[in-house]
Amino acid sequence: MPNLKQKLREKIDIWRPRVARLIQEHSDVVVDQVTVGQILGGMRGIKCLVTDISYLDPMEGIRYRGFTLPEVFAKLPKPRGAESPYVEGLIYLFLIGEIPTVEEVEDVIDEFHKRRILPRYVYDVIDQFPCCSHPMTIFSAAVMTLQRESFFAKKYAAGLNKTGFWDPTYEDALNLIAKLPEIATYIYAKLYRDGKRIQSNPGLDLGGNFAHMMGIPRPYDDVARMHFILHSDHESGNVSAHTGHLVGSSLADVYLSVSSMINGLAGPLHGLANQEVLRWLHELMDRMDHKIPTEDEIKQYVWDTLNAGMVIPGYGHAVLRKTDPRFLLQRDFAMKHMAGDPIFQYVDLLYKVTPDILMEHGKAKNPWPNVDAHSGALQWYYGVREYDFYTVLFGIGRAIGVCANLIWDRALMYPLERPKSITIDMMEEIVEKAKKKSSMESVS
Ligand code: HAX
Repeated sequence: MPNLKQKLREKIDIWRPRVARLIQEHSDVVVDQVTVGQILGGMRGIKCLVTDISYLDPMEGIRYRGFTLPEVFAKLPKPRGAESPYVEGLIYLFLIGEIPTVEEVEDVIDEFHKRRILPRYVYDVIDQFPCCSHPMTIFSAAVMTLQRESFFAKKYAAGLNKTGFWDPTYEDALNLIAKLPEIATYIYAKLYRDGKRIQSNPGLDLGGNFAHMMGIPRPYDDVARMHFILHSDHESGNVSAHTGHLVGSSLADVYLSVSSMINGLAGPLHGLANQEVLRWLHELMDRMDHKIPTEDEIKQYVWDTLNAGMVIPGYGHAVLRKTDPRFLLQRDFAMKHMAGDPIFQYVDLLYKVTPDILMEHGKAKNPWPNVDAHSGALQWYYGVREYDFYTVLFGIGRAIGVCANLIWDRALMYPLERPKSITIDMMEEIVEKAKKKSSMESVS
């Protein structure tokens, strides 16, 4: 049976001529036009990035390699008795574009087992962080510390043909993904458990081993697998995926790219929203003296937040215009396992009242919950109560998507990303010219 890397090589040989043909024969075909509103509005909706690993439809949500999330969860192989599929199967799907067999997943699990050991110096760097450092800062630095291991950096320095860039990138990507659970659980142990680390269990898959190292029994292994799969990719334009791609486009290696991606994820409008949701929820719980609020009480809290000029964390999205299917999948899991828990009831009540309030408020284009509105509640329920840590969990998942994209970016030899900027003077001039042209057209 060809292993993951051999299969990937075969796929690359199929995809390269498709890209080459588009560049050589169709470079002049117009895909999109850019408006002043888009330039000044954070580039929303401009079609100027490419990835084949996922696609985000505003109404339907994300598809991975053409599969909706419910399809991904139904089709990918699962460990015996588990509810969530192997994360290793997702990695296969991202890289090869096909649903793997159980044997193919086992091959990827073996690959990761070989690559898990974290060098001692990474623990030392984590140990040296001053107290009160945010776990995302430590996570980013720990990944960057590993940069000295980069195969790509070494091969590039020795002189490497462009057609071969993907190969050491693949090695770096797999080495890093395999180590991320070790890094994250050590940061957790260090910050919140007096440094008492649980050794990795070589018999377990990535999600199962993560749960084991966190010291949390089943079904937390399923929560971990689900969390990593749901957070892995959301096409290319979001801050973390885009940062990973942008930095990688300069041929910075996987470690530098993923560390940058983590920094982008750490902003409260993006990945940090999951910790913000729990912080905000707990303020509400404190206000309610931990009893379940009435709909009116919860409405008042949402309005108070909006009237104070703050955003409702976990709600809204730059692309989605419906409830995020990643929210719904977590909600299904929660309804099965923790429906009676107060934290679920708070999340549920917020889901009932917030969209209508955001619509009445009239600013957010999307009043529906996103992935971050639910993830923290699951973590809290299973005992991960330090909500500053939640974005690290997001980062493990997102690294999988960013790494898969970096490998394919190199395989298809995508160039350095370098869009063009203009000045406000220039923009005003363009607007004046457009106005003159349209008034001349209306006269004639
Ligand atoms: N609460 C209050 N106001 C909101 C809002 C929310 N949840 N969502 C959007 N708005 C406001 C915006 O702040 C903006 O106000 P201004 O005109 O005063 O600037 C206005 O509505 C229009 O924004 P939009 O076009 O609907 O949304 P954007 O594409 O600009 O922003 C955000 C998308 C996700 C950043 C936004 O919805 C938000 O801030 N949400 C809360 C934070 C959050 O949950 N972030 C995580 C998003 C998912 C993700 O990336 N996860 O990692």
